[in-house]
Amino acid sequence: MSKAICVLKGEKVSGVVKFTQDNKDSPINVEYEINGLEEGNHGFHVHQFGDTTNGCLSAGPHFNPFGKTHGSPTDENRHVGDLGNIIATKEGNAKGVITDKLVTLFGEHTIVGRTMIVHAGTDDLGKGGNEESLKTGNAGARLSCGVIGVATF
Ligand SMILES: [Cu+2]
Ligand SMILES: [Zn+2]
Repeated sequence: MSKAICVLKGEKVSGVVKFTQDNKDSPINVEYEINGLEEGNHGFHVHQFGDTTNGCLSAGPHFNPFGKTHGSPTDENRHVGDLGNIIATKEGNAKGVITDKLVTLFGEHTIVGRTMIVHAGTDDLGKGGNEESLKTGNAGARLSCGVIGVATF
C-alpha cells in the first residue's frame, strides 16, 4: 500500500486530499475534503510541477506525460492529471472519493512531487468546442493548491 497526501491552501479555499493505492496495477483512491468553495462544480486536476513559488500558477499545465488532449476521467484521450469536477454544497464543502486507473503513486509517472489544484469554475471535460477546452477544460482561476507528498496517515 502506497500513500500520499496534499494539503490545499488558497485565499479562501482549503482542504486535504489523501491518495491510497495497493500496488502499481491497482486503481488509486483519491479522498478529498475541501472547504470554502462556491456551490457547484470545480475542476480538479494534478498539475505538472511541484512548484508553488508564484502561487498555484507555478504548477504549470495539467500533468500529461503521454501527450494527450484534455478530457474526462473516463475518456481514453485525457491527461493523466484529469480528475474531472468536484461538487461543492451550498455550504461550500466538497467531500468524496474518486477512483482512477491512470493516476499513480508508482514508477516514472508518479504524481508524488506534483501539485493538486482546485479551480474556480467547471471543467468542461474537453467538450467545450474550443481550443482551450482541450488544454484546460476552461476551468478558470486556480483557487487553491498544494504539493503531493509521501504520507503514512
Ligand atoms: Cu487544473
Ligand atoms: Zn487536463
